[in-house]
Amino acid sequence: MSPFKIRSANLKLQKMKAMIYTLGIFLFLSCGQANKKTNEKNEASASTELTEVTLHIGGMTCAMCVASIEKGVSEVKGVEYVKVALNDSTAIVRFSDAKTGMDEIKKAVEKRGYTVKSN
Ligand SMILES: [Cu+2]
Repeated sequence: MSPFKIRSANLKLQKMKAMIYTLGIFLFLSCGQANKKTNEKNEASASTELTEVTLHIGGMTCAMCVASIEKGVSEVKGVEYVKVALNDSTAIVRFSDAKTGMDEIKKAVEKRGYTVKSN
């Protein structure tokens, strides 16, 4: 191997290193942009108008009641979150005002044999 060839091989290696380095920076930058975009998306969905209410439920006696109410309420179109607590007989419901209302949620609970008092 001539000294010239060795030098050109080194040059190639350096070029490759530079390319990998640039590619790395590029990936890092595009990755950062992607993260930024997802963050914006999350903020947008978090800012959609949701109403949270605490309902007082009557007639719950066991975990099956909790499951039944949670299922019934979660099936109401526009309900984003429901958490029923047996020990204090409450249901926390978050829903989109544009898609549903208290009447719909109350109906869903009453349909399953329980009573509702909202505050
Ligand atoms: Cu029960």
